[in-house]
Order: sequence, then structure tokens, then C-alpha cells
Amino acid sequence: MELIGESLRVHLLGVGGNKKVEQAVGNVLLDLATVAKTIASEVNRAGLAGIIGNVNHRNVHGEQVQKLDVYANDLIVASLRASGSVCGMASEEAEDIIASSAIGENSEYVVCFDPLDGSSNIDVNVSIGTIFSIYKRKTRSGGPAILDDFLQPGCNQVAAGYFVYGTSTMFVYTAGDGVHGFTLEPTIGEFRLSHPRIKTPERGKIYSCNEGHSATWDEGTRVYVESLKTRSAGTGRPYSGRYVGSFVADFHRNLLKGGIFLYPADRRDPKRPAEGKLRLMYECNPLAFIQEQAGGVAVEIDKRMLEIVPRGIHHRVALVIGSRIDVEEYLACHAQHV
Ligand code: AHM
Ligand code: MG
Repeated sequence: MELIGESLRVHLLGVGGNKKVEQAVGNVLLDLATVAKTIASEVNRAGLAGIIGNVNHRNVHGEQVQKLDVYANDLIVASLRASGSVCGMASEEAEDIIASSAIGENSEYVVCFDPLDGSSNIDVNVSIGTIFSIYKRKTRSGGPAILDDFLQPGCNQVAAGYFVYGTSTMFVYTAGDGVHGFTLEPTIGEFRLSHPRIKTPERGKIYSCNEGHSATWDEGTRVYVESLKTRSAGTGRPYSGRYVGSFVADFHRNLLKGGIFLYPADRRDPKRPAEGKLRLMYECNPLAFIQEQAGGVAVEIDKRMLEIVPRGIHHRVALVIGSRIDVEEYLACHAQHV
């Protein structure tokens, strides 16, 4: 690969004070990028190292936790504690917020993350990823972060991003000034700017959802998805269905190519009210921030995703995210079937 792009450090912190982000936020992003390199190399050798497969416990959502998830989680927590760049953490793998180290209590930032999203794909060699979101704490620095520091709507995010461990390892982030993508050049172990100022197409040709659950969706969503199979996407061809079941991988493809991703509320569990699967704070909000910055839209039906006030760190939402025209057409169709 030709090394044409600037390095992540130079991009974020510049030379001669020309910074893309405040130094303290840049430090969190650089810490995460360092951890992601280690996760990427473990993901690549997971089969050999024998750390794929389940461990014998379930996470707070009752899902089977897999070894690599635990490994990625522990690595991120240990690294951020060691660097002291955040004052608290919230992870998909932990029921409660996670304390920083004493030095981190001086930081003004908290981070929420899904250490390894798409974990059901780990042992079948399909792309997985790490998603994160950074907020400025509400309480004064100099003490541990509290739950209130985390429970902020997504529009308060200072920065958000993801790493996708695919054919290459990529890092995509926004700090509110566009979306920038970096590719890991493995021979030198450095993220280089490969996709500056990503913009998503206004309309795509791809829809992504788990249609196996369609019988339990609301009618508006069912009618919309059915309509895509006969309707032309302005190209003379019907939409293509693409869904690998790793949110990061499905999102990344649609961001670059255009399209719509849906994880609607469903009624699969009769004991629970209809709800979505994905989590607001460390899955939906970070990618909603990126999607909006790239020119797209993210909603939970009639609510802008980034305006939802979280009820807790593991709050689940129904998500529709993608190209602007596609999401608008979804909403128009949905409104006709309530
Ligand atoms: P995970 O964080 O436990 O891996 O779950 C989230 C994943 C997403 O990556 C993906 O979009 C979704 O779950 C797939 O769910 P389903 O198998 O119901 O389609
Ligand atoms: Mg996840």
C-alpha cells in the first residue's frame, strides 16, 4: 500500500499547534487507536491462539460472552486506566460504569464503548469491530465520574468512532468536523489517512436488516422492506439486501456505498415490550454522529437518535440509519401504516 495519507497523530494534533481536536480528546483517540492495533492482531490470530469460543458466563443482556470480547474489554480498560486520559468508562461488557485510575480523575472526558461488536461472527472469520463515544463529564474534574456524566444525549458527543477488523483494519472517527477514515498499514503499525472527509451518498442501493425477524416487526417496517424488492433505487434496479450481522461492518459498507440499515423493534420475546436490540450509548449514538456528519440520518422512528436522553448505559433502541433519502422514504412509508 502506498503511504499517501498523514499519520493519525499528525492529523489529530497537527504540527505547530494546528490541531483537529483538543489535545485531551486527541489523547483518548490515540490511546484507543493503540489498543485497537493489539485487538486487530489478536483478532487475526484468534484461531491460532485459541481465544475464540465462549467463556462460561453471560453479559448483562443475557448473551453468551466470547473470550475475545473479554480480552478486548480488559485491554481497553487497562490501557485507559494506565494512560489516565478518561475519568470513567462504560462498556457493553460491564453492568455498571467502570472507574478510571486516580490520575484519570483529572480528565474531563468519559468514554462508552462496545469492545468487540459482532461477536457472533468471531469464530466464522467475518469482520467485527470496536465502537466508542466520548463525552465531556458534567461534574467537575478531580474526582471519579458518576452515572450522570454518561447519561447525556448523543448530540453532546465530543467525538465518536469505530475500528473495523476486516480485510484491513480501519479507524473512522468524527469530532464534529467531518468524518475521516484511516487504514492501518501493518508493516509500520501506523494508521494513515486513507478516506478524508467521507460523505455518504444521498440515496443508496442497499438495505441491511435481519429479515428473519420480519414477522415480529411493525407493519410499516415490513411494508417498507417489502417495497424495496420491487422499487427501483433511482437506478432502474431493485435494492440489494446485504447483512452480515456485525453492525460495524454493515454500517461501514453502507456509509461508503450508501443505503439503509434497520434494526427495528420486534416482538420476539413475549415477556418483553417490543424493543430494538442495539444499545444507544455505545452502538447507535457513535454511528449516528458519524452518519450525520457524513450527510446521512439516524432515527428511532420519529426521534432523531442523537436527541434521545438515555435511561441507562445499556438503554436499547430501535434504529434506522443511512442515506438521507432512504431514511426519509422509510419514515414516510412508516407514517402511513401506524
Ligand atoms: P453484540 O454486541 O453482542 O455483538 O450484538 C450486536 C450485534 C450487531 O453487531 C449486529 O448488528 C446485531 O447484533 C445482529 O443481531 P441479529 O443476529 O439479531 O441480526
Ligand atoms: Mg455490540
